[in-house]
Amino acid sequence: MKPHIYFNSNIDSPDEWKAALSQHFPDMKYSVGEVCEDPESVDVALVWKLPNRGLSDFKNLKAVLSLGAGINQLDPEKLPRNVPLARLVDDSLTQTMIEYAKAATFRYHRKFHLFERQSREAQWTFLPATLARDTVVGVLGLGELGGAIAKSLAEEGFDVAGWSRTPKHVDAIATYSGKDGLSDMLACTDIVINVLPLTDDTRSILNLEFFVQCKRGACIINMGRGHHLVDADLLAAIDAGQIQAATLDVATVEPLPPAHPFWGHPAILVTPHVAGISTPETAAITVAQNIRRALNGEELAQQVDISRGY
Ligand code: NDP
Ligand code: OXD
Repeated sequence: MKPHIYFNSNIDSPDEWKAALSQHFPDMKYSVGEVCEDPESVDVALVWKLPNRGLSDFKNLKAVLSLGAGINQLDPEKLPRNVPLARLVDDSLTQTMIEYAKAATFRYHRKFHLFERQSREAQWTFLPATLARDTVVGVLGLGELGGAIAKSLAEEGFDVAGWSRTPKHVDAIATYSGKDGLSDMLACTDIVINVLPLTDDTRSILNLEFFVQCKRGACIINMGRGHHLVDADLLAAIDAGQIQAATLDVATVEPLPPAHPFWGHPAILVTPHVAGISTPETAAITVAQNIRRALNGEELAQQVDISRGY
């Protein structure tokens, strides 16, 4: 196979991707950047962002493959209709998301966020530890990433619950779905981890109404998208003592602007969208499978249902 692959991203290395993809397609043609010289011969677009002009000149495009697990960064107006879109699944992305979720969860579970504060204030105050089985972790989203995170936290001994759009059965995890299911789960959850995709239904889901339903003193870990969170509502919920602390890997504007009240807030830890890191070498395996599928006219793996938004 000699696919013509068009690559566009402001955050991924085109050279590393070229090296990884050429292991699978040694004779491929590879075009990079905003302007593609021969768009009509492109088979597959591999993109984090769409080029400003969109893909309308790419008359023979067989697939758009996202360089992210999320696809909300792709302007729907510029996405060609009738061309299938797939999101990224990558072992290294999943593994790093699991590590981040575990690190943030253990930090709250073992009260490191409080000891960090005490340490800065030269305060030697004993705070007792609890067992993992007595800490309830609720995961919003039980897909590729949320499902793997929930499973790995259950393996660490936490009491894990998970929420999805459709009902699910997952071994060792209490599962919930729908609006009522969310209220039931939040009422008993100590640490909430958000790994939802950003859709019309999930935008601003982490709002005051949500925080009020949480167990008093719950901690929030947002690994989804910045637009899931209403920033002012989080600050109000922390001020009211309803939410104890938050770890935020994503922001509505990235980088988070210097004057944003999250910076320096004693109850908030900000990380610069580092939770999940995909590696071209491993990600190219699933991408190459999808390129073959596209060239053979087969349905893509991890194909996005545009009407559902993920
Ligand atoms: P998936 O599509 O595999 O899973 C999405 C999950 O969310 C599914 O369980 C789905 O339910 C659930 N869901 C969707 N809409 C709703 C809703 N309205 N109510 C309840 N549940 C809902 O996605 P991934 O797991 O691969 O990725 C999830 C997100 O993680 C990405 O979209 C991105 O935003 C974020 N991400 C963040 C990264 C970071 O570095 N911070 C890195 C990678 C991803 P159902 O199972 O019923 O379909
Ligand atoms: C992704 C991300 O969606 O990095 O993969 O956020």
